[in-house]
Amino acid sequence: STFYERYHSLEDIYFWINRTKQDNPDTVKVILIGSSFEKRPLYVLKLSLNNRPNKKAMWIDCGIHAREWISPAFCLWFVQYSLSFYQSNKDIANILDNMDVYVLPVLNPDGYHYTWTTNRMWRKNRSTNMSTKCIGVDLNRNFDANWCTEGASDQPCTEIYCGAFPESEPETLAVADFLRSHKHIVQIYFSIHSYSQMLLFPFSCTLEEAENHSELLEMVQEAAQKIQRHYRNIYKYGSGAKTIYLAPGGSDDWAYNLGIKYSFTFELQDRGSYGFLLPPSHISKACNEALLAVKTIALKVVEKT
Ligand code: 0X9
Ligand code: ZN
Repeated sequence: STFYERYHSLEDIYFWINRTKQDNPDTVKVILIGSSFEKRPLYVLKLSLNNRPNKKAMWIDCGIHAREWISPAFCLWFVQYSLSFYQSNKDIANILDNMDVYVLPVLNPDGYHYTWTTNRMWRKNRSTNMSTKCIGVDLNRNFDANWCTEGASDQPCTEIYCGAFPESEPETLAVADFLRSHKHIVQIYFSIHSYSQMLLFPFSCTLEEAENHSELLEMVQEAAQKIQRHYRNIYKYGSGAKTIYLAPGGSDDWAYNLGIKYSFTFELQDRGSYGFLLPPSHISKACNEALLAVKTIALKVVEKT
């Protein structure tokens, strides 16, 4: 199997980031957007395939939940695919000619490292707090979108602990600060999770419909249909709250409210047979499906503007 068909330790991913930048000095920049609770760097790769002025941008983050290993694997897959097929695939060229892509391969490095060394099923980050002996905040409950209402918990020992206040965690704050300072160029936001095979859009923090609900629904429907046609696999789609559950404080809803009107959370393979323990032999199909969905949505946005 190739490098991209295996899972990689955090150390390996940091090496990969550096090597990718060195091998593609004209197209890849590495931006340090902050550091984790345990002081690990949070690196974003900026893919800029040409020097057109006033380009828009797309953001993809992976690994917000530590145990969802297919997610960082997807970010690596996406970068590799973009750099390899820009010259030969007209869809990816059309996307990358019109927008830069910011990729954060591991949003929660402390948690990811912990799943490699100590507890494979860890979800949250690894922050500690004087007032409790329980460790970790659910970073996808820590953003400022109906923060800590129904679907999150103020109990530090739960898996869906929202933290002491919105953006209390350094990982959340780094992402939120970066997107705030780039909000005029970022048109599309993707957050990659697993598992359960769903293409979700806002809102998850309320049952209300987003202002462009029908436009978002059309986009994910087309993406899901393409996945079914090409890969014979079923993805559910719809707003988060109506498709899975109410879950406030998520990055997608927060990005949407910031003004990024094309905001999505993808839940990759599988539907529960292996769950978070998806075997490496399934990585290529899982990533190709998600890649098709990203390309379908990004192309639609490019065509609109
Ligand atoms: O609950 C979550 O954070 C996500 N599911 S997971 O099983 N990967 O934990 C779904 C996130 C959907 N979006 C929001 N809740 N904002
Ligand atoms: Zn998740």
